[in-house]
Amino acid sequence: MDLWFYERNIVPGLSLGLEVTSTVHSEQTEFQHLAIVDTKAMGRVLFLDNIIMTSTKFEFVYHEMITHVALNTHPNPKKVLVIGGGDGGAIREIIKHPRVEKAVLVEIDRRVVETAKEFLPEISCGLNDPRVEVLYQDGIKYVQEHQNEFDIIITDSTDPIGPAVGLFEKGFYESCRDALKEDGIFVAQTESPYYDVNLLPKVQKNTRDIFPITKLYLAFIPEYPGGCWSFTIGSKKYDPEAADLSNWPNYPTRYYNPGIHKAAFVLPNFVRELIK
Ligand code: AAT
Repeated sequence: MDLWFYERNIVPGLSLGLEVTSTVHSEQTEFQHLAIVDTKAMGRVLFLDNIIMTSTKFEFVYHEMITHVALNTHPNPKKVLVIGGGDGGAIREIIKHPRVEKAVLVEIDRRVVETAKEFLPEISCGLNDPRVEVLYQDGIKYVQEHQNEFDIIITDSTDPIGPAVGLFEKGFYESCRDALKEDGIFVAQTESPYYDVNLLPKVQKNTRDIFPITKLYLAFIPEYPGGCWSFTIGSKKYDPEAADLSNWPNYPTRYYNPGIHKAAFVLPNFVRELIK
């Protein structure tokens, strides 16, 4: 029997389909529907509310690009916060960096972390590292309660629906600015420049109002609709495009390297126009 999963209505009339070979896990958590399935084309895939979160085949692109750009822009990224990202992929990348002493993960849904540990070990493997602290609470509240503490804050969040709505709003960016040290860097996944054409300019404006240096960068991520994904970076002091990468620590990565770091900031004209 053919069994296909579709992330539907990315924009009206567009879906992303994957042929499923078996269902590994499925449950309704306190916050969302969570499913883990094996697929023919993307390996094991985690869905939340029927939206693709990550796949074992392509997660490396997203997790490397949401972390290493900021990590290699900041000269001394000792303390890093991840909001969301319960699969652990961003944490696995962060602790590759030799200067990181502590990484805090604040995930609202404990079941995402628990099921990732059980069924997605190659993604979640960093979560048991002694430098890592995992907390189960709303990231919005967490940043409000912390000041002048982090070198980098990364928002690895679901799309702006349900508990993630506030993670795309100005008040959250203001709290992040205050939770960062005086030379801190903020990074967020900000969806597709092809399809999320209302969100990108809004996020860009909010970030610009708060951080003196605001940039958008792109990566090629087949597991997300359109395959081209954006990240927004807000920095208090260091320009990610001007980062000196001649002595970057050169830990193993499959997508990120100094050339990609620089090239990711080169934007097609329609994207420049979108965030003008
Ligand atoms: N690493 C790629 C996976 C994700 S999952 C994003 C996580 O954000 C989810 O586990 C969700 O439970 C968590 N989350 C949502 N809102 C909050 C909040 N307010 N505080 C803390 N955690 C939260 C990202 C996938 C991107 C998909 C793009 N289409």
